[in-house]
Amino acid sequence: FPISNIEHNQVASIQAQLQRRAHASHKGSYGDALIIGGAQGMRGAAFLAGRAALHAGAGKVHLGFVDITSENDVPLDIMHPEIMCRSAEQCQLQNTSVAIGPGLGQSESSKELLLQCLKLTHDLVIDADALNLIAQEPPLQSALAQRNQSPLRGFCNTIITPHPLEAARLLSCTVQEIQADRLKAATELAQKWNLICVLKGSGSLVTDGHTCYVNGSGNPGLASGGTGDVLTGLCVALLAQGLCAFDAARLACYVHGAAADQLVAAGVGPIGLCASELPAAIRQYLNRR
Ligand code: B4P
Ligand code: MG
Repeated sequence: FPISNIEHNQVASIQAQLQRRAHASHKGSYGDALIIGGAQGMRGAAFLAGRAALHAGAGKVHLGFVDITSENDVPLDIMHPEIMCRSAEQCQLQNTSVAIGPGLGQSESSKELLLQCLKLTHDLVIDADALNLIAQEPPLQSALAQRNQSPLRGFCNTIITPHPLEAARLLSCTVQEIQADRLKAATELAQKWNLICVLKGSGSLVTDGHTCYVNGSGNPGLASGGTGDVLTGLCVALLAQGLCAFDAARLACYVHGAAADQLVAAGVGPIGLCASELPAAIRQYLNRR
């Protein structure tokens, strides 16, 4: 089973695809990224993912919040008025690259939104509570399994981004078992659902179930709340810009880690590195020539 390192040289060609911005291009050329999540008490998770998507170059970024009882309750990111915010139920799930999970919670409406995304959305990143819901709910498991069989769909661009505990829930085992053979766990998940699996942690694995890459960038500064939400936003922005799921996941993991390495080299961490400091560093990395 081949396993290679994701290194700067290897991601450079993927990154080059992203940098080809035609002079006469417009925001429609760089895709729509929608992040669904941000339940009450976890609104920040959606903001972090949205800021990451914005700084990673998506043409338009939308946040679809769950637990919104009235139009006046929709939270806004006042630091980033570019980000369009509405209730998740009012969001367009087709012709948009969608990430679902950051701060999603596990309510009935979250379950229904996830089911709709599994059925309707071509480019889909599944993270956090969306993964926990799939682990618990057989109908969601079937919908995930059916994505690749739908005649409407063609090749499905699906990425899951479990950390070891989420992977353990998906495979009904313990975190210790996942960590004892990370390659086996990531491969099993990718093969089971025919998608791209990112098994996070120091040395994140990225696999399509046949070839596996281990990410060499990043540092323990990333071991703090919200950094996973930033990775999810980065993934969906890369899908929105037209990368295939495998390329998007590999580039996202590498750049996420490299941005953290850059911050640490500048003295911003590892102690106290904040997830909200990553998006600007990601932008800087993506614009490097
Ligand atoms: P949650 O409470 O679900 O945490 P979260 O909201 O998903 O946090 P966040 O989205 O910010 O971070 P994530 O891990 O998604 O669960 C956390 C619990 O899960 C922990 O208390 C623990 O029980 C378990 N768990 C999580 N990770 C574990 C691990 N590696 N080993 C054992 N148990 C674990 O994303 C974090 C991001 O930072 C990823 O991209 C990751 O690759 C990166 N990162 C973290 N530490 C890194 C390191 N040392 N080096 C390089 N990259 C690192
Ligand atoms: Mg997470």
